[in-house]
Amino acid sequence: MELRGYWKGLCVALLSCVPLPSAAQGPPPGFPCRPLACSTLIPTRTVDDPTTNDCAYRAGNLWWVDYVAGSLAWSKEPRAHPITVAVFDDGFWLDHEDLRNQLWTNEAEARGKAGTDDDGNGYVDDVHGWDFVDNSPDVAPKGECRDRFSHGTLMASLVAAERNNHVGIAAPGSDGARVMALRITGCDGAATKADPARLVRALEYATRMGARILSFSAHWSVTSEELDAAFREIADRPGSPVAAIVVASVPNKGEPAAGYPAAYDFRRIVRAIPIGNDDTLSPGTSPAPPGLNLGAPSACVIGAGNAPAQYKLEQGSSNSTAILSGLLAGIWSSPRYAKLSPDEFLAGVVIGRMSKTARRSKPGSRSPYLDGVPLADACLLATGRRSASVCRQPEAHREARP
Ligand SMILES: [Ca+2]
Ligand SMILES: [Ca+2]
Ligand SMILES: [Ca+2]
Repeated sequence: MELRGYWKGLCVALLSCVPLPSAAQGPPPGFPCRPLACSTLIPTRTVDDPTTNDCAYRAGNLWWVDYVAGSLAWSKEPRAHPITVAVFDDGFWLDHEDLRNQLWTNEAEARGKAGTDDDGNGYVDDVHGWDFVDNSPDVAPKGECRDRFSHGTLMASLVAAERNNHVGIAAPGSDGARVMALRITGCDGAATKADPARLVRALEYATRMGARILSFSAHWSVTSEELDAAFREIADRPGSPVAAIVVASVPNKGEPAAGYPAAYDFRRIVRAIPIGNDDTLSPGTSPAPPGLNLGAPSACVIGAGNAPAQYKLEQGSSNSTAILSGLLAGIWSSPRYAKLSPDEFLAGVVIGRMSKTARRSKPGSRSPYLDGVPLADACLLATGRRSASVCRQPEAHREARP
């Protein structure tokens, strides 16, 4: 069955790539390393953290990391078992300075012979992922996307940009997430349409190769039985050997429904609700099923784009999705939680703690957001070694800790 609905793989590029007014005239001098003031949520202030020297962080421009207390998901030592986050998008510049060391790597292919399927998984030379549009190990943006700010690269950087490398940004999943790059949509012609068979192949690849979080800043309005079945196996069936957490974007362009995969009523779907600049739901956020709906910042977010060193200020619900995926990976990979299954992590940490945080966005205007959206808040997960300066209710958090 052909997917006749709009494919937001292209459209998410639009969602996330609407430039802020200040960006429309080109980046300000020194960007992204000079302080900006595009968010009212947390006043921009410089940060003096000797362990995090990324210039945008020190300039106070990563307010969105603080907003989800993302620094609590960082670690002093390398994580023994980082979480593989599969990012499904329109292409990736893997040699970007803030991304090249943050990639999931298929070791058999990395050490193997060019032109040979060294691990016998059916994909030749799939070192960091696969291009399911052009059936190629080269996941770089192609066609018109080569000349645009790269949406997929932006998403990957918001999941897991390299921290403490002096340049660019850091992200909640800098230490705990590694990005598997899966190109599932292109920029030109037929490649922009959702292809269910292509999506099913990408889902099978991601779970077979060990991805535990699947990040979809894309969404679509029509699905197929085959695709539904693949998502049900991954995101719903108890005991599934390919169980993973699907982080799904909820759009904020006034669409009448959230679209798939956010529309699935599956237990392992976490929906990313875009929080706008005024600490409330982003205007135009679509209705979504009740469930694991966690808010994350959407506006005034700096991410990486084209190689070798380009950054851009972006807004849109795509950003919320990637930030949330990185945050979940950063927390899940911590020694305290690393051994939990997807269902155990969701029940014990995401449902049991994060979604019960007292910190919530202000109520929205329509169901199911009338009571506000629980923010993706790592404050409750503080280990005691670290403290987040932005955890707004420290007393409540202390009481809530075991
Ligand atoms: Ca292979
Ligand atoms: Ca090979
Ligand atoms: Ca960096």
